[in-house]
Parts: sequence; C-alpha cells; structure tokens
Amino acid sequence: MSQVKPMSLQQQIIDLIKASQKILIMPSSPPDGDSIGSALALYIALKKLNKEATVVCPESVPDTYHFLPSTSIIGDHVVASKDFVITIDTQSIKIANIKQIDENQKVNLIITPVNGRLTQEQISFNYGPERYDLIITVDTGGVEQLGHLYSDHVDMFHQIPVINIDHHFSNEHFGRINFVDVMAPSTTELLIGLLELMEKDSGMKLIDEDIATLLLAGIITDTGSFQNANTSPRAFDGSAKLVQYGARQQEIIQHIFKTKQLSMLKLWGRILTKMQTDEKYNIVWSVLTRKDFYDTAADDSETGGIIDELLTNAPGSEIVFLLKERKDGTITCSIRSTTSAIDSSALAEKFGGGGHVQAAGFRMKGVSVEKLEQDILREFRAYQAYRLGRPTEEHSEKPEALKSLAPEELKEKKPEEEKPEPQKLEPKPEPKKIEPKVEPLEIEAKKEPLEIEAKPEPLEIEPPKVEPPKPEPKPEPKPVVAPQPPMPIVPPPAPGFQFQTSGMQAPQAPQPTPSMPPVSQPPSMPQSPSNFNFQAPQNNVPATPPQPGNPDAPNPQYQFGSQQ
Ligand SMILES: [Mn+2]
Repeated sequence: MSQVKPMSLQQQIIDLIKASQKILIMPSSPPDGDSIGSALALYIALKKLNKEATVVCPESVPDTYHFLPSTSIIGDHVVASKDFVITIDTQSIKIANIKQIDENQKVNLIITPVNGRLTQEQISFNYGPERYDLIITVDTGGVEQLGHLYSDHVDMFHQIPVINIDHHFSNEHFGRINFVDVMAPSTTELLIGLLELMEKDSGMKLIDEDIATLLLAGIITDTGSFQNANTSPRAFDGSAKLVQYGARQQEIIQHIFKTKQLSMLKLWGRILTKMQTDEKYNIVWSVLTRKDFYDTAADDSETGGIIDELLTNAPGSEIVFLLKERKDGTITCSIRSTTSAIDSSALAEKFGGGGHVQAAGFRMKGVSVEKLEQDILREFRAYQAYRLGRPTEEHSEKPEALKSLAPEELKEKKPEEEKPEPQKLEPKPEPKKIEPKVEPLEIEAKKEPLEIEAKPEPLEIEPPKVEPPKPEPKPEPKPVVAPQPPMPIVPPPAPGFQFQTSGMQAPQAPQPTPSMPPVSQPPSMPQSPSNFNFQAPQNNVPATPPQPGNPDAPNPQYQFGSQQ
C-alpha cells in the first residue's frame, strides 16, 4: 500500500522511534474512535518493542469507546521536567565547594573555586532533561487540539522531536516529521502500513487482534460506519485487512450502535421533560439546547423524526414545534400542524422559512433560543387567536400568516371546537389571494412532510429507532429550500463534538507588548525555554515533501466526511 515516497517518510518515523526510548503519544481532543484507536494501537506496538510509551489526552475517553482495549492507560497530564540546572565549565577552573545559604526569601548558591575567580562565561543555565524523548501526535490537525497539554508545555514541544501522523486537510504540519495523508479515510488507516513496516523492520509480530480492533474502530468512526463521503476504496481495503488480522468488527459495531440508541433515548427524555403546552391556543412545543445534546451525547442527526413523534404524542394540539440549538449556534425550528386549516409554511415564512401546509420549518442564527421561543409563541398565539375567533387585547393586529387563509379553511375546524363568532374572522375576505395556494399544498402535505432541510421525516407511532425506517424512494427535491432567505448552509455535523479553538494558544511566538519591561536574562544562557524561539523546530530529518495542493483547500471528498 505504501509506495516510494511515503515509504521514506515511514522509514524516518521508524528510525526516530528506534532512536527514542520514552515516547509520549497524544491523540487529538476531544478524543474519538480514530484518535483513541490510533494512540492505543501505537501504544501497544511500542510496548512490544520495549519502549516506554505513555498516552495522554486532556479530555476523558467517551463511554462509547471504553470497550476498546487499553483505554484505561490513557492519562490526562504530562510529567514535565522541573529541574533547572546551573552548569559550571570546569575545564579551566576547579571548584572547591558549593553551599546553599537561605536569606530573606532568597537562596544563594555559593561556589568557591580552588583558586582564581569564576566568570559568567563559565556558567550556563538550562532545564533538566525532559521525561520524554519523542512526541507522537495522532489525528491532530493543529497543536491547539491538544488543549492544555500543549499550552502548558510549549517548551517541551520545541525541545523534543514531534512526529505528526494525521489525515486532516487542515493539518498545520507542526511536526519534525509530518506523516499527513489527506486521502486516508482515518489516521488508523495510515497506521496499518506503518505498523506493517515496523514489523518488517523489527522482525517482530506487532499487529494483534487488539491493535487490529483499535485500527478498525478508527475507520468505522471516521467513515460513520462506511456511510460518509470519505468512505473510499482505501477504507474498505484497510478494513478487510484488519478483519484478517483479527479485528473484532462486531464488537465495534455493537458498541457504536448501542451507544447511539442510548443517547437517542436520553434525548427523548429531555424532549418530553421539556415539553410545554398552551391549552388555550392548542400549541405544543419543546426546546433542545446545546446542553441537551452535550449531556445526552446525542447528535443532531438523531433528532430526525422527533417532531413527528411529538405530533402524534400530543393529542389535542394543533400546532407543534421543536426548537433545536445546534453546536454552531444555528437554531432550527420544525413546525407541524394537525389540520390543514393551519398553514405551517405561512407561519414559517414569518421567520424566513417555508415548507408545506402541515410541515414546515426555518433556521436562524444570532438569536438566543429563549428569545426566539418567545417570538414564535407570540406569533403563533396571535395566529391561533384570530383563527379561533377569540383575539384578545394583546393581539391587536391580525397576523400576516393568517391573511393568506381561505375562509373555508377557517371554518374547517375540529367538530368539538366551539366557533363563537365565525363572521369576526373574515371582516374583509380576500378570496382571490388564497385559492391557488391551498389546493396543491394540501395534497403535498399528505406525503412525507418535509423539514426545511428537505430531510424526509416519516410519521410513525412506534418509539424511535436508531435508524428510522427508510421512506420508500427519496422524494424528489421539492422547492422547499428555494424560498429560503440568505441563510448560510450548514453542512451536516460530523459525529462527535467539533473542537473549539477559542482560548487555545496558537502556535505563534508570544510577542512581548511594548509596555513589558525587558526580561533580564542571565548571561550566556543557552536556549532558556522562557525565550525559546517558536519557529518550527530545527531538524536533522528532511522536511515532508510538499503535499499536493494547498493542504487547507477544501477537499471535496472530505467536505461531508467525519473528520474530527
Ligand atoms: Mn480522524
């Protein structure tokens, strides 16, 4: 699988590993199946090669991945060197005595030469040796994804060679060796070839069932069980190979699905707990915030169909809506109506969305969930107040959405509902405006109600399943999305949480502010870590051959893949 060029890069990695003894392995954070799988597979292999290996990650391993072998060895902190060493060059001077005198919260080290005087040039300062002699980052596009383990130990990253093994096209090539292949479906897939070469090089059998399982978990996670766009032939080739090596594929699938089901149930719990009812105007709604998604470890993709479940579980309701706050702050609103007398799309249009008579939605950014919830309720209540013929003082104006309703529609109400003064509803009927719109839309609404994202959401009464039953052939795209306002199109979220870069230290040299007093430096201090140069580490090893194209350029093959 590995040809000439990557081969040499792999060989460089193997040579550097051979020359090292205390190896620190760092997966990206938040950890996922690929980063954990890569880190632990390397860990087990390095142990077999009698290396002292350590895996550290600033965040704990999600429950989903606890079934993977060796997850318990993952630590959360780096043991850094604390020693500060004062070195005296004794080539030209002999030391008779060194003693320590403490006075006034200061320590004096008294160095007494046998004869002559000690000069500043004969003294140098440095930190003691680091606990590690090699760092390997896996599945990490930039050092900020290492969280505080990087920001707290920036010096270490410049003193110890770093091997960067990754497949993100955004990779910043921060390592001394950058083994970055953006065409790899996962970082673990890259490790297959590397470990095979290590086997050849060492003459030892390294890839066992545990390693194969870890590597396969990475491919399965990053390809979304072979469903994402990055499911390339390499993903299948690598997986086939790993199964031959004894990877426990069923175990991986089982755990991933089981966990999904659980998160889905937890999310349902949230929705039902937070469900609210306005009995006066027959409105039922629920709100899912980012916290709900985080707490339940559920993914936004798991909410498909939930609104329809809500509809069937809210008897007596006429308008049902569900607000979901996504990770990026976008809020989506799904609206359903139980009667064609209520034009959901007109309600959605009020907020810049659209859809069908009985199924519509919109999305919005830059507004708080609470505020949007209140805005929606005000609008919907006014709509219902006029439609049901009982407007109150607070509803001084007839809602826009209602103006498009046909008079017949307004009468088409549930029999049990009292219709007090129907004439009040249409003081000045505007029949010409409405007629053409109602008929075709009503027919459409009988089909699968489409959400604003054009995602088919089958109506069903059974409890939610992991994979909602596929509604026959995909309905051809409807012009639902077309009338959308200029809302940024949000790509489907990758499984797992996106990494937040805010507050992280960029790999740039901290520039002293002009107001800063000059730092007094001890004389002839070689490479004091406090003024360490933040440039790319000097290296003996040739740099990576330039990647084809701009590594940051969007790779169409990866745009919708799960790369985190
Ligand atoms: Mn990955």
